[in-house]
Amino acid sequence: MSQRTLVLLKPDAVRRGLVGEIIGRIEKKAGWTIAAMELRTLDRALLEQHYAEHVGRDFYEPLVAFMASGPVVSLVVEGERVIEGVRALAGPTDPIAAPSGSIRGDFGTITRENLIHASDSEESAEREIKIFFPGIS
Ligand code: FUP
Repeated sequence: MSQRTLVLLKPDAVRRGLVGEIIGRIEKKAGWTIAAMELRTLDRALLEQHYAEHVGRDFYEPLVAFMASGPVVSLVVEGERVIEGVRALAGPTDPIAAPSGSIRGDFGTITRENLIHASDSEESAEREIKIFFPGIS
């Protein structure tokens, strides 16, 4: 079941020099490939689209401010069960609860700065890939 997912390496991952480490873990999974990749600082309009489901939550404004605080690496990753698979590599949202061996468990401490975003379903992946990479089909 080949799929595509949208992955973001958040500003904390870029600032801390963890891009190679995180992409390395993704690249090492058999058969997964990087279909698109870009480094850029995200603007508020794009983040409002991306995080539309969280509008009104208490963490929304600090989340958007954090996500706009520095460059992000955005990627489209393609391969067998990659949606479930990248989320398994990432671990749960709260890095303290995330198991050792997962990206968030190994490198994170606070929920907002949890290093990586990965689409949570085929519908989200399709929506998010259109937001970040409108040129690819
Ligand atoms: P996830 O699917 O694990 O990336 O997490 P969510 O979609 O639930 O949340 C998106 C982002 O909002 C998280 F990565 C971090 C942030 N967040 C908070 O800052 N506080 C919270 O209580 C929940 C999420």
